[in-house]
Amino acid sequence: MMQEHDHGLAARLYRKIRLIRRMEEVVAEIYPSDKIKSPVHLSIGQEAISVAFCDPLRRQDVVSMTYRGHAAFLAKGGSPKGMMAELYGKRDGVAHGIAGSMHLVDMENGILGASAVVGTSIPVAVGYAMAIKMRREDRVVVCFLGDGATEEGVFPESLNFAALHRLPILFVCENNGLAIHSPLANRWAQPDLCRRVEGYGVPAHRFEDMDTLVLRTWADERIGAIRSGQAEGPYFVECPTYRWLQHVGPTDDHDQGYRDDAVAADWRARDEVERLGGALPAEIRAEIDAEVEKIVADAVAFAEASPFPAPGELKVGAYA
Ligand SMILES: Cc1ncc(C[n+]2csc(CCOP(=O)(O)OP(=O)(O)O)c2C)c(N)n1
Repeated sequence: MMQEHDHGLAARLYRKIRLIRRMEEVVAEIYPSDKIKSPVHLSIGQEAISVAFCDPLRRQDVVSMTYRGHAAFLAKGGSPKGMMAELYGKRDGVAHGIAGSMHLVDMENGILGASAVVGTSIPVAVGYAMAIKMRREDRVVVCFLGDGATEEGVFPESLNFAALHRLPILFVCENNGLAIHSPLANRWAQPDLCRRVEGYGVPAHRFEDMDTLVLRTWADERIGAIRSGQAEGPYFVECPTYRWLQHVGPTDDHDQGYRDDAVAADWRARDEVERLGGALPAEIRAEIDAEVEKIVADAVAFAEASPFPAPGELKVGAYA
């Protein structure tokens, strides 16, 4: 039985995870209509990591993410309306409708953005952490990356630089075991990622399970330590997770033959949306679900009503 004061935290985490899940489910429903103009890399099944690691952050803290970034965007406080309009290619999108799902950005809420090129948001996040350090601010950067991104040369370069300059950054690897259709066993000679990371002088920790509350407690302590300077320098954390749907697009892809169906079924049975929701009293859960449905419906209506950008606006924000 949960204590009364736990409902605050559990309800907050559930509201976030439920919002992300429902936004993406609705994106998947709308997608075949061709109203959504951008490819979508859905994070369904992986949302808990973004929720847990963004919860302890302040608005002025910064996250960078990957092209699979809807969860981090929403968890950090990005606008559901701005996100949906961006996917629709509409002018009121967070990038004026000219960038799409893979490039969500919102600096007012500390969302540094993402890139379609694997690994490229990592050095940008490190650069931001360098600026924070030089300005002696007490802000923190959380850099989300996939397991595939650790295979890019820029990953060890960034680790080395962050360790050398003792930067206030937490690298969070969302290890779903897949890079498009390639499983880890076909890609890593040394499966112990944390050991590789530690070789660069960055302390690292691996979780064995994806439990939102456990991750959130750990994140709160670690981010607090980085912020206060008590744990000066970068830290790396590896979180196991599972992508339920195809690499890009709205559907399941179990017919493609690259997945182990038993592993997939096990992850689905341990769905964090259900775990968090199930721990709340039914009436609180129902209230949150209703609120979330309204937010998602409002986001869709907003995107539908927003105009397309004019051709002359194509270069808005492209050059400074
Ligand atoms: C530099 C670069 N190489 C290859 C690709 C093609 N590509 C797109 S996504 C992807 C897999 C990346 O996997 P991971 O980092 O684990 O992220 P996930 O898709 O699992 O979230 C690859 C190889 C790319 N976009 N950029």
